[in-house]
Amino acid sequence: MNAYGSKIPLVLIAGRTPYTEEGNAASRNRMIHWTQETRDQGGIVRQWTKWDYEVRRAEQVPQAVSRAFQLATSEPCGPVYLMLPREVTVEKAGTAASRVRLGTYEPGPSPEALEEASKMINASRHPVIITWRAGRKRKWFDSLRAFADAKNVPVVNYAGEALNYPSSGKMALDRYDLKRTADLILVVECEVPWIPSRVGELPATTKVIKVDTDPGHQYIPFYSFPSDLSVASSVNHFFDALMDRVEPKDEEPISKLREEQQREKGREIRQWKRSKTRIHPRLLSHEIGKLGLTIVNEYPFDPNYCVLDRYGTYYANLSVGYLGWAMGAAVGLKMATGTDAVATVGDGAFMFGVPEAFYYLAHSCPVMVAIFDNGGWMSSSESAVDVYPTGLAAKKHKFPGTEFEQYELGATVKAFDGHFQMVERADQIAPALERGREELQKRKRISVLQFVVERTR
Ligand SMILES: Cc1ncc(C[n+]2csc(CCOP(=O)(O)OP(=O)(O)O)c2C)c(N)n1
Repeated sequence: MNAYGSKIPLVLIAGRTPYTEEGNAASRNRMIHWTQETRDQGGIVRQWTKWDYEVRRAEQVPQAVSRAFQLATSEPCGPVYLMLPREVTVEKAGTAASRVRLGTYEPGPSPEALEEASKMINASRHPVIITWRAGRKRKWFDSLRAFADAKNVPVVNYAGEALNYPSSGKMALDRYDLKRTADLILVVECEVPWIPSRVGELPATTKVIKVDTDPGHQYIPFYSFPSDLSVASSVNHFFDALMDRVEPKDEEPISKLREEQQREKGREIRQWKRSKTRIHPRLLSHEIGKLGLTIVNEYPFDPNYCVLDRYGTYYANLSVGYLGWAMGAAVGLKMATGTDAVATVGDGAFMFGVPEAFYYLAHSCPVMVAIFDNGGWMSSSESAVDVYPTGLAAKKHKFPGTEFEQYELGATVKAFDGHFQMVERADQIAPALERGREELQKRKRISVLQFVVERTR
């Protein structure tokens, strides 16, 4: 689900129980070969894959695998699911061609869409870019950055599902007043640019341009965010083509807003550092950011409180929100790129990550884990208050089923020769992180740090 919603290319190859009862080397010889047969195996994942196919004969394998890669890596990218019955896996394939030429593809803007988009941007006084995954590819990141910087268009959600724009860049804003200031919103690779019940109705004069590899988000059953112009395009094709057609806006109002937001954050950090009570999660985010490790966030880390400037240094909050991916993803990142990573997780998300399975993998490919322990599934209790603000749970501040005792959740890493530390005070954060980094980078051990944080965002 996460891979589908976030357009992550993934080729998943699964076995399929033997379909013959006898007569073949692969025929059924275990009880489960009868009982585990599925009437429609691809149907299990079909809502969340672009394509699924059960290979019938060994000579189909080159075509099936080539097609799987073509579809997974063409935009909008996503997961595909290939099934191999045991009979096929024991067949001799012969000398069939091993590669099939199936080129990949991605959408680009039509000349009419570009004409219309440049007119709308030139006519606006206060355009803003809202994005979620424009930093998914390096050329997307570079292109959006070049456009925003040259045309002075602010970027909100500079860190969304990926780092979309450098956080110290001159156009990076934490907030922008959509209702009173913006007159044009460029929604780029982002399904939910704002929450209508929180922002309220935008003025009818505010225009919206949607830029996405699938601007209609066909996979979402009910959806009605406004869009005056919908452009099916990869991020770079759209912004690169607009560079010569759009006049720059005034830089000053954005610089002022940015300075104000930076100053306010500085004040907050100084205040939280002095605090003798529990650790504030945003102060913890600030300190973790200083480590310089790549951050894989699910989802308590606040990227607005640190400097993230390089492409590919932040991955987070996949739009579908299926918890449990971050720790595995951090190991995957380390395996694929050698980059040292820290997974930032809530105490709830930590459990969804199945720690023992994660330790087993991370033992030979270590990463750091920072648990933001706020004593439970706070999102679930927040939702209860949203729906029943004057309900019994809200009045009593009791949310049965969402609250955990203070456990040493991360301590089981010791069984896998990992490093573990509980951290409860603000002045312990920096030394604990330094020790954790040393354990990770010098001793090559998994490092799990559990920070007891305030129940706030
Ligand atoms: C696999 C899965 N199960 C359940 C949920 C519903 N859910 C969303 S947030 C959340 C609580 C997560 O707790 P934690 O990681 O501690 O973060 P907190 O909300 O406390 O900051 C749950 C259970 C989900 N998103 N994914």
